Amino acid sequence: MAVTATTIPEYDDQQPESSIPESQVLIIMTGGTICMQRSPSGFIPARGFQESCLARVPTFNDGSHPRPVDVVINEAGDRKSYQSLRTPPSSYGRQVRYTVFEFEELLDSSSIDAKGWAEIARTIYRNYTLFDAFVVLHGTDSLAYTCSALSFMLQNLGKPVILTGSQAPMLELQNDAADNLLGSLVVAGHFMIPEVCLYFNYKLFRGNRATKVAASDFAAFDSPNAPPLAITNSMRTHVAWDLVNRPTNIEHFSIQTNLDTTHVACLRIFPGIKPEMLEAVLKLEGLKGLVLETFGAGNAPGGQDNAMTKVLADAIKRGIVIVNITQCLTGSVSPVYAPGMSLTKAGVVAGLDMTTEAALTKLSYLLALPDATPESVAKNMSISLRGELTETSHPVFRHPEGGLPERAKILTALGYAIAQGDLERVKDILRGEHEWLLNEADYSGNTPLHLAATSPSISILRYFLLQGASVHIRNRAGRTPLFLAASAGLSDHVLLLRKSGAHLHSDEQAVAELYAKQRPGVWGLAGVGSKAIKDVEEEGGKRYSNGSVGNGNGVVGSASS
Ligand code: ASN
Repeated sequence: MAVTATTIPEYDDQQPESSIPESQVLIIMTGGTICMQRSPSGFIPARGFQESCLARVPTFNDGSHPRPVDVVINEAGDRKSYQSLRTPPSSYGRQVRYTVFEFEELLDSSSIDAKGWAEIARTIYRNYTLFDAFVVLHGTDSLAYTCSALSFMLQNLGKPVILTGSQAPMLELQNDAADNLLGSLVVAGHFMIPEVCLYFNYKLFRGNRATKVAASDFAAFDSPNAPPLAITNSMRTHVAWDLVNRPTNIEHFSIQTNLDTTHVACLRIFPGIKPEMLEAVLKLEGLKGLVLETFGAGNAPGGQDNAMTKVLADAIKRGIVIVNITQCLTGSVSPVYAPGMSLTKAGVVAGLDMTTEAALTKLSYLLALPDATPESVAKNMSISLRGELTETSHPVFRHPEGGLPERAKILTALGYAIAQGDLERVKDILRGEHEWLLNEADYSGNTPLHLAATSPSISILRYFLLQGASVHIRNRAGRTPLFLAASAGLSDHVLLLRKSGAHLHSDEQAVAELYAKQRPGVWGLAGVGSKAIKDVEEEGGKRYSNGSVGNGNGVVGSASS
C-alpha cells in the first residue's frame, strides 16, 4: 500500500540530537474515530494526522526537530524518509521518537477485514528491525477483533505492538484520543512487553482478551477474564510482569497473513432456537469452523430427541470444527451440566474462557495454517497459544511492591552465578518466585540476558532465552545483549542470540561497523556488512540443531515499571 508523508517540522541539522535515551516507535494509522473530522455525511477519517493533530501539541512534540526516520513502505523493501517527532522526557528519563505511517485508505474500523489485518502485520514485519515498538491507531468498533487476529498472526513476537483508538476524535475539544495515544506511546517506548496489546482509558489489556463493552463511554474496553497487563496512574505505569506472556521458542519473528475468515461463522444460541437454523448455517458451502455462543458454562438446548446435538455431531463428522464459548461476560465453559456434557461427547471443542473475538480469529488462523486438519485445529483451540485462554487455574505469585534492596541482592547473586558460569545456581535463583528477575536491570541497565551474553557458559544464555528473556532490551549505554556478545568476540553466543531474533539496534550500527574493521568475523555474524540473517541462520542451524528462544519481557532501556 502506498503512503503519504507528513511535512512538519523540518529537520534542523544545526541542532544537536538529544542526549537523553530514546526509543523509536512506528505509529501505524489505519483510520478510526481518532483521526476523524466532521463532514456533511458525518465523521470521516482524515489524512495528515501527525501534522494536524500531533505536531502542534507540546506533549507530543518537544520542538527539538529530530532527524527523519526511514520507514519500509512496500513489499520490495523500498525505504522512505519520514519526519519524526519527539515527546518531552518521561518520568523514566526517556523520550519517545516516532513517526506516523498512514495507510493509503483510512477506514472506519467497521469495514476492516482480514486484508486489513494482513496489511498491518506486513507493515510491522517490514519495519521490525528499524523500530523498538509499534503503535497501531484503529477504530474502536472492530478493535478487539484486530487485536485478537494480530496476536495470532504475529508469531514469536519480541517487541510491543499496542493498538489504540478513541471514542472522540483528537480534534474535538473533549476527547480521549490524546491520552490513549500518549499512554500507548509511553508503554511502547518504555516497557518490553512482547505482546499484542490494547491500551485504552489508562489500561493496557492483552489484545486477545479484550472486548468492547461501551459504545460511547471513555472506558470502552475491558478484558473480563484477564486482569490488565498494566495500569497508568498519575505517578507511573504499573506493569504486572508476572502476567506478561513471552515467546519461549528459538525462532525468529514471523507472520502468518492469510487468515481464513470466509470459512468460519459465529452463532449465538437463544431459547427456542430451531435445530434447522443451526443446520442451515452448518450446511453453508465451504464452512470449516463455527463458534457457538452457548448459555452459562457451555449449555445448549437438547431439543426433541437431542436434535440439536445430532446436527452438531453430524457436522463434526463432516470435518467442521465447532467451538463452544459462553455468552457470559466472565467465566469459562466446562462440562458440568448434562447439556454441556452432551456437546462435548458430540465432539464440540471447549473454547474455555475465550472471547468471541479471540475464538473466531483463532479458528481462522488455525484453519489457514499449512497442514491444518480438523483434528489439529480442534486440539489447538483448547490450548493457550498467546495467553488467549486459561487452560487451568493456578495461583499467580505477585512479588510485593517496594522490595528494592531485596531485589538488588538477588540480582547481584544472579550476576555472580552468571559470571561464574554456574547454571545450576542460576536455575536455583530463578526458580519459582524469582522469575521477575528476567525483567530486572542493574544500575547500568544490564538485564540478566546482557550478563549472560558474555558468560563463560552458553547454557545460561540458552536457559534465559528459553525462559522468555528479551533480546531487544538495551542497557543504559544503549547496548543490546547481541552487541555485548560480539564485543566480547563470542561467536557462539552471537549465533544463538541471532537465532532467537536478536539484531543490532540502528543506534549501534555505526559503532559496530567500526569494530567490524578489526574483527569482521564475529561482527559479521552479528549482522554487520553483508552477512544476511539467512546465512547466520544456516550457520547457527549447523551448531544448534534444536531448541527455542524467547525474546520476551523486560523494560526498554533502564526504566523500571
Ligand atoms: N466507527 C469508529 C470506528 O471503529 C468508532 C471509533 O473508532 N470510536 O472506526
